[in-house]
Amino acid sequence: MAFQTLEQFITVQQSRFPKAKGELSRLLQAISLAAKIVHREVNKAGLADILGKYGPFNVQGEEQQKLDVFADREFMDALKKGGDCCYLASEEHEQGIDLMKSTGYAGGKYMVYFDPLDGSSNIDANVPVGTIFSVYRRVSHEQSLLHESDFLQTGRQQVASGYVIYGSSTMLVYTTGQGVNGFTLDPSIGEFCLSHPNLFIPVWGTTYSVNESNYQDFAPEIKRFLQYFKNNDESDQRPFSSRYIGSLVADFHRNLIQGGIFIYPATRRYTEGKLRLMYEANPLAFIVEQAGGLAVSGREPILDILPQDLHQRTPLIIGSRDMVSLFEQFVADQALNPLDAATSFLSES
Ligand code: AHM
Ligand code: MG
Repeated sequence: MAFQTLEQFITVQQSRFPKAKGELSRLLQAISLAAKIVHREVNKAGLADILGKYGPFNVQGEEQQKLDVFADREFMDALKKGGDCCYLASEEHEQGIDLMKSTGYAGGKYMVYFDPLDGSSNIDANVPVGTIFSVYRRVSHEQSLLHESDFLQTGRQQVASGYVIYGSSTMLVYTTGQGVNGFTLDPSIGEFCLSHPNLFIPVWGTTYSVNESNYQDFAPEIKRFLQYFKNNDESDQRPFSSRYIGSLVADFHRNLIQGGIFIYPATRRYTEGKLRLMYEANPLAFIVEQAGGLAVSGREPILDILPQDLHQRTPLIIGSRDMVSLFEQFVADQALNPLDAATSFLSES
């Protein structure tokens, strides 16, 4: 066997920590099982008449798709049955579930936040979608109900995070804070196999991803930053390419592999940005930092934001290290000297 399966990889990683009881390993395996089931449904979506809207609206006021509901149920079930979680929160539910409150069983020590099917508005067009997950260890005493302190952990306290992309192939990419590894599903054997060991994001790229239809709403530094990308300068291969799928996992994954930057700033409609801190921005920020990149909100690193609410949103600027650093420079210039900054890009072309 020339390849290493996800299960084998997780077992080897766990053996490096003699005191580990295997709970996190089991949790990751539960996620991989749910991912395989969702992969199966996504791949036969058109055939199985599962496409289309489910009916009710979710807590964000967005229409739920059948596959959203299916994916949510599969991840919930797999994580509950694994017995290693005490709390589960999904984009599809207004409230997180304290498993001790709802089942009386203390469960494990892990709290999982997830977006079961990100980019689901793209499903009908056969565009890649994904699952994003974030894992924390509870800080309050085990065997008791969860405490406020458990919910006030910043992204830096994540013990693992990852995503699954259901694309031209299905991949699971994750980190436990020891680097980032990517696994591609071989459907013929039903296993995720290590295909992208020790992933690093190129420090610079020539791609930017943003929904530019919101341009009029963007802050001046964002406008200047985008203008910089479009200016001609062969020294750093400008103008850059604009690539926007509208599926965060797919846009992020492409930039992780090829280098680039993804930007979803505040807009008139989404004054705090559109993307959700706990199950979209934080898990991807943990991955990108582990892969040598950066993720910021424009005010602070994403991983330093103190959460206030399960579904809170944040502006997200994430990707190659030097591109995100350059963005921060644009923010700093704008703050120091708004008038000069507003015109200085003209001499940069
Ligand atoms: P969703 O979780 O409801 O699918 O929304 C999140 C999606 C992201 O995948 C994507 O990056 C973004 O919304 C696209 O938003 P927009 O259509 O405003 O560009
Ligand atoms: Mg989402």
